[in-house]
Amino acid sequence: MLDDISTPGRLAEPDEGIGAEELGLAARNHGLPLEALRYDLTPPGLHYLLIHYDIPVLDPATWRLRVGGLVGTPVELDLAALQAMPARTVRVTLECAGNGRARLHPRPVSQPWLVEAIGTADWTGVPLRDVLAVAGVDPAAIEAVFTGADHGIERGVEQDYQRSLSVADALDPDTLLAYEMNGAPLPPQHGYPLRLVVPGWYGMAQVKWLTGIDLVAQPFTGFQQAVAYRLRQDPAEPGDPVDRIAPRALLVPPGFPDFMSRTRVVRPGPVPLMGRAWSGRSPVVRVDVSTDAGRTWVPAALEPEHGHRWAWRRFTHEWHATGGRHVLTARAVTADGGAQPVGQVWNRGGFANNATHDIPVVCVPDPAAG
Ligand SMILES: Nc1nc2c(c(=O)[nH]1)N[C@H]1C(S)=C(S)[C@@H](COP(=O)(O)O)O[C@H]1N2
Ligand SMILES: [Mo]
Repeated sequence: MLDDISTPGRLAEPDEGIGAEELGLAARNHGLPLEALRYDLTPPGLHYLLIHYDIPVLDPATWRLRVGGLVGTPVELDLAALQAMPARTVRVTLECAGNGRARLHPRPVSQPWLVEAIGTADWTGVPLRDVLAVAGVDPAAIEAVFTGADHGIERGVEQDYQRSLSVADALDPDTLLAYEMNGAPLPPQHGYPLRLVVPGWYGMAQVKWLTGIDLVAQPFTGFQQAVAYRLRQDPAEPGDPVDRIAPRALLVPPGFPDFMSRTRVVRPGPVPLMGRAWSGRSPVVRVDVSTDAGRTWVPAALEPEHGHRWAWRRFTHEWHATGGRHVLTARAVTADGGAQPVGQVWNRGGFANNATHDIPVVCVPDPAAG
């Protein structure tokens, strides 16, 4: 029965456009309008969203976080108890692992992100390790399994949304149980009342609407860990797990857009360009900008981290635009010598495609200027 109502994973036919099911997902799970890359901190309504099932409505009066499994003492904490513990704030850029999926050929049919599944927030909460210290982690535990209050079916499998982390990653001082986003209680769509924040990791690890944490002695094999979020060329392979965010740079599209094509219009003369770059792997050390479709590259001015290792960094470049058509693009270069690829990074699930993003621009004089 459940198999009949749940679509299996598939690739789009070569000429198949985005379908009604993909459109339905895209309308629920919106991206960051790229002009909002201008804000250091994304206003919550402009931050991207990804919700596999429904947004649960949780009552803070009855909600509890349960910590159990291989612990010394199982505990249940309400929101007030968590808020009474020492708080920590970490600025984190989140990105969906599926960002870039809809630009792949062939296209894996799922949430059809182009490049906009990103956002940056100040997340405030309790370091997870402080809560684990209250319960006491049994030395036999190798992973912590996080359970969200949302429930659904995916490819025929009925489930609560669940993901795990190794105990080492769970004990990282920057891994948070967050109850605030940009200084306000979490909005419902971002996990109210409590979510996990794992800086540097793709979105699937950032479990929202948390209700339980279970310490386990075996690797977790739930759907979102062992079936989804694996890098595979063929569906039969076990595949490698998706984990940390691949480097990416994105420009704020300059000038003003055409409504349908989104092609940009700029005036001849100096055009200030700005964008953001980030990586959950080796840190970004340089951003290059090209105004000729990647034939030549110039280093942009890259702002320092300002103590925010897990947040995007601003870069700027002054372009002198001349009449005609141009293609702008940017690429992040990392400390390990890696650079963002120009071509697609294909895998069956459409994950971690950090290919550079081209912005077509037309430069024309202002008709009103005479
Ligand atoms: N409980 C729960 N947590 C979840 C999800 C979900 O569907 N359910 N989606 C995950 C995915 S795939 C992403 S990309 C991020 C998105 O976080 P945001 O909506 O706050 O930007 O949440 C993650 N946490
Ligand atoms: Mo995601």
